[in-house]
Amino acid sequence: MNFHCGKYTLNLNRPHVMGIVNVTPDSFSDGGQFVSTNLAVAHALKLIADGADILDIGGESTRPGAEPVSLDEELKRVIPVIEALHKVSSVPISIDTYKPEVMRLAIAAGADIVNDVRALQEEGALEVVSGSHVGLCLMHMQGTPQTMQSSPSYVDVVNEVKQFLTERLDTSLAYGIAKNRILLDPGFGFGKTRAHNIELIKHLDSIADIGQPLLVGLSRKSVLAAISGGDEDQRLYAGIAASVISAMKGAKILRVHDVKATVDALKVLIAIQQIEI
Ligand code: 7PM
Repeated sequence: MNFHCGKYTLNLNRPHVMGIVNVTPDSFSDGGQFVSTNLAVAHALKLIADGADILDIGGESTRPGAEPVSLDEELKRVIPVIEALHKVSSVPISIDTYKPEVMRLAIAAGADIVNDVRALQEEGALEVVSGSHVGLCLMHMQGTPQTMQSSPSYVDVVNEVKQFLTERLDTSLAYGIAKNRILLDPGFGFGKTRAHNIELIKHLDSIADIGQPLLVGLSRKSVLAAISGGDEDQRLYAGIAASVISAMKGAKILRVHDVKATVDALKVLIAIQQIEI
């Protein structure tokens, strides 16, 4: 199963790791944008050294419950990072945004993948991606980042997520985006209770039946703490388990903060999958 994204083709026969690079607002008032850009680029290079197969650059606009980030602020955060990484990165660069203008300028700056938590539902987003050769991740979300965790509700969460992703896939295909450029993502934590998230992991294989490679993002999410009882930084161990289990259920890309730990854990699964009897 090959995934085409910009100048790269990834062979998804083994699980791949996408390392998260959050470009945070600059806390050094006199440091200008330079400081946060350099911190993000340095972190990205560390993730590549740790074994990341893809980098996901985000200006925090997609974070649940977070204050919306203005277009200008998001561009200021992410574009310099993509420009700098584009020159030195050995792996595809993904932009985590739902804003078509951020997508457009990120692609011009060298992004290889558009990772959209709104699955190209913003006006003009389908056109931006179909007019390029980048890869695409379509994610499911119920509600909006501001309200989605207040009372998530489904009759059948697996089938509703599946139906939504199938519809967004068909729409993307109709716009001329090739099948081998598209990833699907159930959107863990985006308008889902603990029970919904667990149900989705349990039936990930059913979502994989759509026929597109799946991306899974569970890293450091609250459902892990709800299960393990661990606090914020103890979510690591539960997250490793979640990534390995997701990969065993067919996830092809694991979106994580803790790249080295995840890469090492997945090596066990890869070694077992390589043995043919
Ligand atoms: C709080 C909760 C802060 C969650 C940040 C997050 C996903 C994503 C995000 C995902 C894809 C984070 C998330 N999550 N994109 N962007 N899939 N495709 O962990 O699950 O950074 S934001």
